Amino acid sequence: MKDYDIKLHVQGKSQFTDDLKLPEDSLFASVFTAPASHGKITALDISQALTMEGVIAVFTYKDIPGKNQIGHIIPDEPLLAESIFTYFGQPIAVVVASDQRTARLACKLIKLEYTALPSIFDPRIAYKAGEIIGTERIFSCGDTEKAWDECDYIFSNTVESGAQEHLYLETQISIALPQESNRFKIISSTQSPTSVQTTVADVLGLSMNQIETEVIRLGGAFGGKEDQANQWAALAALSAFKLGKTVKLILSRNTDINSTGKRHPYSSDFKIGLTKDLKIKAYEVTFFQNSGAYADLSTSILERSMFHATNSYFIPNVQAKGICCRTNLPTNTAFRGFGGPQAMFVIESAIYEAAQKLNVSPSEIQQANLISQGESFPYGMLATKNKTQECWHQAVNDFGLEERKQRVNDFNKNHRVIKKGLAVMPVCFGISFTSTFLNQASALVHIYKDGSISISTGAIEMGQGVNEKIRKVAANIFSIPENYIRIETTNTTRTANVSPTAASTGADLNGNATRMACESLLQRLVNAIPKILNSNTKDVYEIRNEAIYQNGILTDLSWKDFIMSAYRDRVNLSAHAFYATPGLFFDKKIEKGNPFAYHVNGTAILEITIDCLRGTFKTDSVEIVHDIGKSLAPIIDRGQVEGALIQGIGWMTMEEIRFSQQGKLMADTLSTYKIPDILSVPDEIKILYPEADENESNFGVFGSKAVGEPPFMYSIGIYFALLEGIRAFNPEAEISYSVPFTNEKLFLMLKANTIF
Ligand code: LUZ
Ligand code: MOS
Repeated sequence: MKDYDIKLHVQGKSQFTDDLKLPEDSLFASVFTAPASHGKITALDISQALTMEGVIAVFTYKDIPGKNQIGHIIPDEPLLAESIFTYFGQPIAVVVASDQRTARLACKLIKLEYTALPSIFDPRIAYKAGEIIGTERIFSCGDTEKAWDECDYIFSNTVESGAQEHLYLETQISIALPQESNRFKIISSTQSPTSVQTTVADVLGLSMNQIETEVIRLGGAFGGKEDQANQWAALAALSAFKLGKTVKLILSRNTDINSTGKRHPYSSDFKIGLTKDLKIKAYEVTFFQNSGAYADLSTSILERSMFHATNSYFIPNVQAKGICCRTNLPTNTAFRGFGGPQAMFVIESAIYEAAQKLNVSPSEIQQANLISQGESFPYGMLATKNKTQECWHQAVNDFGLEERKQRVNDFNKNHRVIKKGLAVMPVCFGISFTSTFLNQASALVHIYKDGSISISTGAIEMGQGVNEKIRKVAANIFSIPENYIRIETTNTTRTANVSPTAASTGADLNGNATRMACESLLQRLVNAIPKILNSNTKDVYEIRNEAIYQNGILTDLSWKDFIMSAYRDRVNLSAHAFYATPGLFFDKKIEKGNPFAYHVNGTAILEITIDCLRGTFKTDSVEIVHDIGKSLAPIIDRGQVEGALIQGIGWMTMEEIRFSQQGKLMADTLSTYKIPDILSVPDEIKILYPEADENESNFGVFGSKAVGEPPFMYSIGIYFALLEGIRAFNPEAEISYSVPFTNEKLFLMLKANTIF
């Protein structure tokens, strides 16, 4: 029964959606997409595609029986473009054929005529043109206008951060299977089975109970399947609906890269004011978010940027503005960190700008402004259990920041073309969906009469190990070996109204629901013992190590025999539980509240070495103090910290998303889009954990903490470590704040204003 994901993966035995055996007469779909970034369709000719052998049908928006609408937060996005398309790669028609290759080839036979319309790719231009999504948000505290007068130094600049492709190994895929009575089963690679269910129901004009979504596991997601698995599921469902046959739709890597959204690029302005003692008195920031063509999750992502505008710092006077700007690019979407990294890069740039101009070390300014317990964030939440200070000081002391600085300085003095750089990066990331209503989960636990256990929750296993964590919760409560417990697939008929597995909350929410269901079962079981043992109800009974104890003494009743007896005694061996994170609220009218269950904190010290002749660098070490609380699975958590860090290094230094003048993605293949590989991994990654708090019921399960996203942002430090190395080589280098900091950019900055 040991079928844990990790074991199956290494043996190549784990099943993904694409591995499923399909019914004999299944069909295959492929999507015809827009050939330009903005246009008015004048003619769409599908006749030639239809004549190709093996082609069964071609569907356009006219074939949609329900709503041609997939926008959830803001209903602005058609499933299939009607008269206008607004980004390169937008789905216009779906071709269904008897095999996948034919479906893809037939797409090329569709003829589209259109009149080109003007495109906007730059968020600031979109803003000026009034192309905004939702409303402008302003988070503020204190009074920045007044505070500037009290500042001894004021600096301002702009900051650019780029997009990032999720590059999940498994591309978007969905299988739609018609069932009796006009019902459909959708097997999808989604982080959000309920969103798939809702979208498919709306598009087909059916009710939710006519759609069942099944998710086995995902080959990665990183946010890319939080909202953007829906459309592909809906296209497969539309085809299955029209044809009455099973239809599979799997995107080629090329279509996936071109048509799905990325991390949002941001263009931002900051103004920072400090007093002589390096205290940040005032901070103003404006985020121009490049949202792409449609709303998707952009407004929520912007909201998280607003929450993280001040990262780990206490600043008494803040004004943060944010605008979602509509452009003619693929709709950008959730990506690990969800707007947090973009915002934190801006405040860290502001601090670096000040440090550089004042000729102090950035870490002096950082340290002088770290938030302390009792202080509050601009959105009103108190930093009560915040470990910002603890993590920073532990990192600085245990990793010896001062000696390290000395060593780097000495090295730089003694080397002319090889330079080292050092940076410290604190992170403070709020845990909970910022949309309060999403912070809910449920679990359904069955104990079968042989003593084995089945658990269903809304959690999606996508390689992050949530199943293993949930299994540990149940094993712990029943005190039985983990191999008694099976974590089932995620299915909307077993678990309803599921929030996406996102916002790092998968284990917290679903683990807590599982804990509650198991605890109520355990209580029921313990109460059933005296009758089975035919013994005194006043005695103390326990279930421990797969056996029953009476007054602390081992009885000869084993777990298995006990469960069989409980079944025969007609004890209810199933439980359902519901968990909603307590204490959350947020008032958008005043932009204040308590949006997070807690914050995850940490501090990283990053050291790099630059080859200043070639403009290349390597990461020598990243040393992190990271708060995982009382970890449920330390090996999994370590993997999350390392993976997030390296994914972030990709975003900061190499992953460049460029579009042609026509709005066509330039690097749309695995051979041209560069992500981190084994050579990008720091020579050394050290991770220490601060002491966990006792009795923290508000955290994740059993005092554990969310781990998926927070460590991504340690990577931001790499940029500032590189700037330090560059300035050691070329004090005249002109500093600008723009990532990805590719080797080309690094090279140019190294050589700027020099005689090389
Ligand atoms: N998704 C979401 C998220 O809908 N709300 C969030 O706050 C969030 N945060 C991180 C990642 N995904
Ligand atoms: Mo996400 S960015 O799907 O937690």
